[in-house]
Amino acid sequence: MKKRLILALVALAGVTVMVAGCTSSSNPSPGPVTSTASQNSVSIQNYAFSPSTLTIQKGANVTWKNDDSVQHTVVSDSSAFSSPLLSTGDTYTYQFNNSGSFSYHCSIHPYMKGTIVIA
Ligand SMILES: [Cu+2]
Repeated sequence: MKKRLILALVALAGVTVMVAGCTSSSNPSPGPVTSTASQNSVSIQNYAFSPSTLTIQKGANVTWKNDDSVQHTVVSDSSAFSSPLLSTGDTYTYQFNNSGSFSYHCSIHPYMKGTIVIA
């Protein structure tokens, strides 16, 4: 009688190990891959923002890159965001978590204007 109980316990333990092993190996991915916000980029060249108007989804990032030979900045007209001085090749990224339309300019060349529209 006692021997049977032990055998049953051993069998049970074996099954438990198998199930545990199976469970841990069946789901190797660490969950859904949170894709980074779509690449929304604005190029600064020839004293202008290109595209001058960019429409993005709420919560997305926008990255400005200075492709010009002189320094520029990206400053929101409403002071929502403000980049440091961007030299050639520098980038500035801002995440838009609020709906609306954000017009911005270059603080060095105020005639440089652009708009980010959050859909
Ligand atoms: Cu500028």
